[in-house]
Amino acid sequence: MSKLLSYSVEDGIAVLIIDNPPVNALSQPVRHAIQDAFQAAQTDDAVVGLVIACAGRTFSAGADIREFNAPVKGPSLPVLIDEIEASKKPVVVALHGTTLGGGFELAIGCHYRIADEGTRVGLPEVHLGLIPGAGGTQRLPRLIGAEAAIEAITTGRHIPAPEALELGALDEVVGSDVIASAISAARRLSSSNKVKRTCSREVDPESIPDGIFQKSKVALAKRRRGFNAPPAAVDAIEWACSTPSRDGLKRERELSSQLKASVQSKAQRHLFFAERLALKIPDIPKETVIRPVESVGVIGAGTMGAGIAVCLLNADLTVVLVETKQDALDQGIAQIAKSLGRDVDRGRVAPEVRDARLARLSNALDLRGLQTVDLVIEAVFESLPLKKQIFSDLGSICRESTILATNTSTLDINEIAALTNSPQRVVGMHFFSPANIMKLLEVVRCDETEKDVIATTMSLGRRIGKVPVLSGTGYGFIGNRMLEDYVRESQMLLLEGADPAQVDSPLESWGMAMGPCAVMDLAGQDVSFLTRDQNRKFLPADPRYCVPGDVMYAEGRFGQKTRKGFYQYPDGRTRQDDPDAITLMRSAADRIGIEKRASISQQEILDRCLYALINRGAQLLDDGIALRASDIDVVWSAGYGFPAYRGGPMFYADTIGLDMILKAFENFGSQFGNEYDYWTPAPLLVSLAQAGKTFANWDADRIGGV
Ligand code: T1G
Repeated sequence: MSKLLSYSVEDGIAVLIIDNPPVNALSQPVRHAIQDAFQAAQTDDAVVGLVIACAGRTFSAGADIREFNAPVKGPSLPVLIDEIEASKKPVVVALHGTTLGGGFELAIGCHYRIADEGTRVGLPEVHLGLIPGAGGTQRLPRLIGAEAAIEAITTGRHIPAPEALELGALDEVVGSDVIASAISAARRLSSSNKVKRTCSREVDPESIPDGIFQKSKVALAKRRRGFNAPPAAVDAIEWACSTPSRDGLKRERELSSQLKASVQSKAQRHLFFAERLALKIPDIPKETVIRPVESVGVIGAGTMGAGIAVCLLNADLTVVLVETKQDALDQGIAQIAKSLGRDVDRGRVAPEVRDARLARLSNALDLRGLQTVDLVIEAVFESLPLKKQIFSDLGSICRESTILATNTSTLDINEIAALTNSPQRVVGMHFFSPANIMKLLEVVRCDETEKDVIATTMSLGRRIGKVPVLSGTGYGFIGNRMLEDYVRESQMLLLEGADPAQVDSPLESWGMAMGPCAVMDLAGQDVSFLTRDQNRKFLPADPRYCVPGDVMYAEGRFGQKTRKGFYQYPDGRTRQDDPDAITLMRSAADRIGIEKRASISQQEILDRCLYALINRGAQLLDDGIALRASDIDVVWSAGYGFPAYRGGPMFYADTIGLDMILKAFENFGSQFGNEYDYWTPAPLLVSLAQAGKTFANWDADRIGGV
């Protein structure tokens, strides 16, 4: 056989073990090797049954996503699985690790499924803008019913083996040696001469709740607004309940091919690889030895510090929470306990696990409580003097190897680092609130940060379930710096006569989770004003700059927290237009001489906000603050509600065409004036547009892109 698969026959049972590290992706060579071995077993009279398993850390995690931009080379996975299912000799599959996508489809195409107790199974194709395309939408409902299949496939979640067994997706869960158990099962099945083919089952019509398909699609239109794959999966599952399997399998393949060719799927596959590429830092070798981190000090028990502590505890790290006052400490601890308790209430975590995690939390009212920790994360409020004092003290309190991280979102980390006795161990860890929910983590590299400190911090970010992206130091790092330009244009539009809903709704219909005006009300008009005010040196001296936000602040209309901002929030959450806000902004505009425009098109609102965002991204690449365009895509999809099915700002720019954006800049410049360089395209945007290139080209040419 090939090095990708080992084949042996043990007392009449052929054992096929796939070995394609790191996740046993079912690439074409692997599929070919499986087919060869399978056919050898079929023609060998001495073989009465088969077992399929995988070496390494997991059974197959699916088709090889890297093959999706090229035509399929046979044998295709659907054809291979159909062939296996049709076998007259029983085929048992032995599962372990994360058996996902095409790997799980292979499993449900076999006749019997055994998993070790730590296995998780799932069909996460929707996260790639796809549906399971190798029989998953036709076979899974036949095993677990329509309703459970809709939930599993439209969420793409990983299902623990015990639950999968209960649902009917597995036949056995064992505590050890899953291959030995599979060989015994194959022998047992071969003597019974009965083979249960999944496709020969039917979904019991009585088991299908009335209207489940339509109701699911209505719910998905809200929960997964704008995504095409989840409702498509529901349609495919409906076929499994209403048409013969042969027809359903055929239609599934057609639909799967359509989705695979769609921009949405290409965008989501782009982000899948971009998230992983972001971990690769060109000048930091993969072999860099990371520092051991088992205990972490968190300074500041406010919302951010408590959220960070929850992330660390959930990753089974030991945490020392430090505050200056006992009541603040008590509040933080209560917030942490409440958050961990919520996971228990939702059935995500067993009570004893929650208790063990809480037991790893200790606290102190003095920085001296951090003498033995491996890493410190400072998360106090944004006061440079305070942070400087803390870091000056930490330099003498903590061990020399302790990494010192600050969560600051706007202050100069180089200034902070300079105050410790060893700036090379200082790094930025910019979490996004709520820290235990938001995935993005900007790791900020200071001028002197050592390479192993960066490598350690990026690795810790993954370990605590974050999506880490490296940023250089500079106002706003990557995400917030780009947000400035995006928000600037949104507020210029307000001064020109658009009301908040008129600005937000086209952007939300386009796919943004929340429009910029609503975002400002959520984050707090006070927070954004104070940040702006403390950083005027980085911002244009334009008297119009974010005047609407300044007005809200001056009027005490801080947004949701005061139930009034750009919108009004009678219940504290649900926004309603507020004529008073509109009047206030109109008066401000009149004061600074901005006339109300008769009309402003939705397209202009989209283009001005999104192109300003993209241009800043290009500037950050030019300035070396962001390593890759794909890193910027990860920042904005993981941290700012940019729709994954558009791939991120830079991927989206590539789909529009950089020349189109350049032309729009020229038009906006002549229409609105360019006194403050708002419509001066970044040099990189110009050079790529003129060369007919894309940001993806730039990534690939420079450091190996997605
Ligand atoms: N194809 C190609 N490469 C893959 C891959 C895949 N399916 N899964 C992972 N990799 C690479 C990944 O890019 C990284 O590479 C390395 O493996 C380790 O991954 C027909 C059409 C399994 C939970 O969506 O969710 O089957 O950066 O860093 O954190 O219906 O990988 O080292 O060069 O993520 O331990 C469906 C995707 C495919 C599963 C492990 N399957 N993978 O997480 O490691 S579509 C998926 C994951 C499909 C069929 C359809 C995770 C993981 P590099 P990693 P991890």
